[in-house]
Amino acid sequence: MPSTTNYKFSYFDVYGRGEVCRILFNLAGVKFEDKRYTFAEWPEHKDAAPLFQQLPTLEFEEDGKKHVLAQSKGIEIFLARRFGFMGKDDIEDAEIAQYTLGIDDLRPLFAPVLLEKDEEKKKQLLAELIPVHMVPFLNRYNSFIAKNGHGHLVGNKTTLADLALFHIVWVATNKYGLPIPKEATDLAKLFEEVGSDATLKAYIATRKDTPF
Ligand SMILES: N[C@@H](CCC(=O)N[C@@H](CS)C(=O)NCC(=O)O)C(=O)O
Repeated sequence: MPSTTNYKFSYFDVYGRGEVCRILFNLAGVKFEDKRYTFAEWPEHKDAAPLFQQLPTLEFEEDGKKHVLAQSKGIEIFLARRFGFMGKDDIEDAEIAQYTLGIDDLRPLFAPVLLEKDEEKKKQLLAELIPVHMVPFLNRYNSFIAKNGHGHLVGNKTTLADLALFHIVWVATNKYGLPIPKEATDLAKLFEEVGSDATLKAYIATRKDTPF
């Protein structure tokens, strides 16, 4: 990996589908341009945006060749491979992708909450969705960690899967006040261990806070 690569990561000015990429850059200590569009200005840029006309995208040049990547999970896997957060073999890599994509499946379920403008309705929607989707999700991921037996989702070190899980749990606990279920002890331990990494801690303490 050339150490001089200039990366431009484009997303909206929220955590959303962009934050795990920002976490990966920060954990690796790799500088990148953190381009953030406002929702208001996006429509005038959308048609000219590469590939899927959606965000996030990652642009960089290496060996005289320009590269543009899209699709958040594809970009995350690319960065994780470069920065040492993928598995030791193709099976672990597939498991990391499986868990990371499983976390992403929560997004459409919670989209109505993010789109709801009325604060009371928002609370009501959230109260309905948490027991149906979020608590079973957290318990399921807890069982994956327990089954692996090494305090991680995959293998015996922190991977992209753990970072993606950490981030979603951080949002659930910090933004929605949802506690980790008492019985999800392995997940609570992973959350604490990943979150105690000094570099990640420093990044979280200084990053721009956004509503979701
Ligand atoms: N599957 C894509 C979905 C990308 C996506 O839906 N991006 C949204 C923001 S999270 C977007 O660009 N919305 C604006 C638009 O579609 O014009 C991914 O994971 O990157």
